[in-house]
Amino acid sequence: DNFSKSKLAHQFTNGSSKEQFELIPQLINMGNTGWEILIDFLKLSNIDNIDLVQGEVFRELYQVKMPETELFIQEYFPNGLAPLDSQVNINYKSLSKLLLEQNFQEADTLTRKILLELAGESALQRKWVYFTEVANFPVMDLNTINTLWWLYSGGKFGFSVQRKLWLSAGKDFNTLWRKIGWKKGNHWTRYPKEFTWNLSAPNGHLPLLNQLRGARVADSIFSHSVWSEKNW
Ligand code: UYC
Repeated sequence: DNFSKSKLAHQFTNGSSKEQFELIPQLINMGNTGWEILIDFLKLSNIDNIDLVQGEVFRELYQVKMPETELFIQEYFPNGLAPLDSQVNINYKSLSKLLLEQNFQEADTLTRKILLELAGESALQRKWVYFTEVANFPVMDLNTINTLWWLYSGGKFGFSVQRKLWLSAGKDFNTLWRKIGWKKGNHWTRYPKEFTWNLSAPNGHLPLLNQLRGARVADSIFSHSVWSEKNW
């Protein structure tokens, strides 16, 4: 009834983020009433500074795929929760969709293609990014790509996650590769079969950067101005 609905809504809105994370699956399983509470929560949220609770609510509602939830998404967030800003007219809708659907392998391939586009015509032809091209990647675009990965993986994936682990490893790449599951002992994880394409992966596992030509591209991405400018 309406009384218990408003009680639940109140409990959700005023809960700690830990309580909110626990309540999300319960509300989703309740059906219509629970979905309405989560929809109202997103409608009233400040999404200028999106957080992981909002991301989780959106991702769960996205996966319900019922008329009530689809209508809300179509009307309020047809491109997803995260803004798809680009300084160079790249359309990030496909990346947003793949990540929302938790299709991390295709999202990873698409991300590499986007990095080639950001690097320019010669990179597109050689099919790999040269490290000096990275500094010219627009802040806005790297921020969009990273927000999508981070938000729709519950904070597990994204260059910013890798960068933090890299910093905490004293910028030692060998330590980083082991932390993020790119190397085990002296064995490089083999592309694509040996990587983990779901959320059971270690933090920072995705997106991939091929290290065949060394770690300088990774170094350049982690040293890009976006991370301090956008407070990652
Ligand atoms: N591969 O081993 N990788 C490729 C990774 C290395 C190699 C693509 C990541 C080590 C070759 C991606 C790791 C290595 C090719 C990745 C990894 C190696 C290739 C697709 C753990 C040998 C094919 C790129 C660090 C010891 C030729 C794309 C080529 C492809 C990723 C070999 C994403 C994270 C050092 C021979 N590897 N790669 O765009 O040039 O299709 O792509 O990193």
